[in-house]
Amino acid sequence: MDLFSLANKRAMVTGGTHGLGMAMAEGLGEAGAELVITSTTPSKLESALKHYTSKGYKTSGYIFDVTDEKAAAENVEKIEREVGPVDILVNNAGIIKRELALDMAVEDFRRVIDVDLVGPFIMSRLVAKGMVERKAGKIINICSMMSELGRNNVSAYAAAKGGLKMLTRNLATEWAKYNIQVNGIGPGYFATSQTAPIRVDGNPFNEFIINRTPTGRWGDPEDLAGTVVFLASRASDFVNGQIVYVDGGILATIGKPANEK
Ligand code: GCO
Repeated sequence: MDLFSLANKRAMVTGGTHGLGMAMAEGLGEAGAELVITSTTPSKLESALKHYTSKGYKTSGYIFDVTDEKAAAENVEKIEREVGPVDILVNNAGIIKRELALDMAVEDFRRVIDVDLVGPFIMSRLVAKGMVERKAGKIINICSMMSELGRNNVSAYAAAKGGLKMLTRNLATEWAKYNIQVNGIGPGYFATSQTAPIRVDGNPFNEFIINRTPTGRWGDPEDLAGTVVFLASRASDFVNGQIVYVDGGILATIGKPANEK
């Protein structure tokens, strides 16, 4: 299974202090990667670094906002000087604002686009410089069901994640010649802090998602580990510009009536 080994590889996971980012970082660590975790919250980063170290993963952490081009450039340079080249970048850091388009402030819309779409653009370019020199690299953008589908209240998030799907394809097009593979993961509905507000028992949306997901459950963050290791490893060297949906089957179906099992 050496094909999936990440030994001697360094993986950066933005926003890797909790939720899906932490689950993917754990998968990368289990496959042998050294971890570099970024966050904007020192307390969250400190706690996450303790967690990763307790699992035996060599891990370092850096505090900066992926939308701040100057800070991002300074930190990527510092990381590559202090820790070493970034072989794998997981653009996971993201926010969501759930509000109807007619009610949402434009600055809130812009902030979601900035974090969820411009941030991955900034980070991809920064790490790609070294990847181009080394003629090797893996960039994995964390997309969403909203890269393909809309729903009430998430116009900014859907616009960003739809754009992130196409950014993935475009960077794959431009950078394949340098042996850089740029792909995405589209998580379905997962049990995380980000979805906690819409997962509470009795919330109609909770029942809707369980019924809309052929697998009949919310995703467990660990369900993402295999896909992120695949896209970070030699096993995916001829995969480029693809979004792998880990969604329990949601995108395969129009769904079924609530009374149909
Ligand atoms: C929502 C959810 C979704 C999921 C995920 C689906 O409000 O609909 O938060 O956005 O988090 O992105 O792929």
